[in-house]
Amino acid sequence: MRKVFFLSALVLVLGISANVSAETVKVGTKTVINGSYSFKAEFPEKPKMGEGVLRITLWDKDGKQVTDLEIFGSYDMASMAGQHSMAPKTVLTSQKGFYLFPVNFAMRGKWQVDLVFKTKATENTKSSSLYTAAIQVSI
Ligand SMILES: [Cu+2]
Repeated sequence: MRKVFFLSALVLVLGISANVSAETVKVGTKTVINGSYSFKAEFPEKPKMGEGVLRITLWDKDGKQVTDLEIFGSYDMASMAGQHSMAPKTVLTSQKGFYLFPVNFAMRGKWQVDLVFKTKATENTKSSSLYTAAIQVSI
């Protein structure tokens, strides 16, 4: 009985952590967040060492471009964890309805950009995380 309980608890914990872990997504590929939203992240200019911009397009379930969600972005080098790390920043939207995330890849190597998609808080509801995307970039 105790063993069964332990296994169910383990499955529950693994299930929950799988839910919040980052999904690896490809640059330029449309990815479904849930039944309501999908997105695409791309570099309008080929990413290189130094400053650049990651542009994110968000669509609702009808395929209309929207800015309904909050996106928090951060980036780091996996092989140098912590050395370039930053606190996640709110990704601002442009007049044309894109989310524009400024990046600065300070050296050559493999970088990972993390994007956290959250619902916006309203008077009655708290903001909640829907999805975390991990994007690999080779500089
Ligand atoms: Cu580095």
